[in-house]
Amino acid sequence: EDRCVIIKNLGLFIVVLVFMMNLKEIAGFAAAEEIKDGQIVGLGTGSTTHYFIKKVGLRIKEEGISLMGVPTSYQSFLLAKQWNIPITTLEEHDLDIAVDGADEIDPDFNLIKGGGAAHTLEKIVDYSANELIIIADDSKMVNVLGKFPVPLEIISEATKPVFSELRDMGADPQIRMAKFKDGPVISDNGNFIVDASFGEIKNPIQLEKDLNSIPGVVENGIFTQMVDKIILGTNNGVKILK
Ligand code: ABF
Repeated sequence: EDRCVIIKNLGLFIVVLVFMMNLKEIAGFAAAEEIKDGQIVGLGTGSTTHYFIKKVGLRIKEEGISLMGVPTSYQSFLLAKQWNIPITTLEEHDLDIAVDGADEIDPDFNLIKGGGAAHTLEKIVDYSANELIIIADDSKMVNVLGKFPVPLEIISEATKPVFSELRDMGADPQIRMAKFKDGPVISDNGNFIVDASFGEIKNPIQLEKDLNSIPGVVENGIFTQMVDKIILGTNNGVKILK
């Protein structure tokens, strides 16, 4: 009788804990547990990877693991510094693993990323890693990419010809404006970010290639054929897809 009460209360406690820890934190913390001592780790950008970086920092402090991080943006560089994660570069080390967020994830593990205006260096770091893990709350899973507009980093002087090409491809391009000042978002590389809606993207692999062939496009936010594992935070806890 007593054992049943204890198990019931423990179950209730776990449910409450899951709801208390938000879904992004569940995914970020679970991914941090996959990191091994001595690894070189790509540090993604966004609010979900914020929790991942925090937990990596806590593991360094509490477990004494040693690793080095390669940031994917100035934002993730600052977070790594805040959590005392030693920093290195792609020049000095090969990447064992990278952990990053996403805006949309389709059943073939193709992604739309770039909501954080960092997709250019994210794609370089994520592509360079021996293993890529994407972390997200389960709302990011979609059947078909495209509800989220495709972010593009473009050379500002090329805005007019790039817009003309994107319109010919059926998109409705918009320069991303900064929230708290009346001007465009400027990427870490000093370029504009454009958001282009294509509707449902039936062939993300081809669209990724087509977008990067437009002169003036530095990088687009469609990531295909790169992801090894997805760690989702759900109301039932962690869900791993691979
Ligand atoms: C970054 O994190 C971006 O490429 C992507 O858009 C964003 C996901 O945002 P969040 O984790 O904050 O939901 O990788």
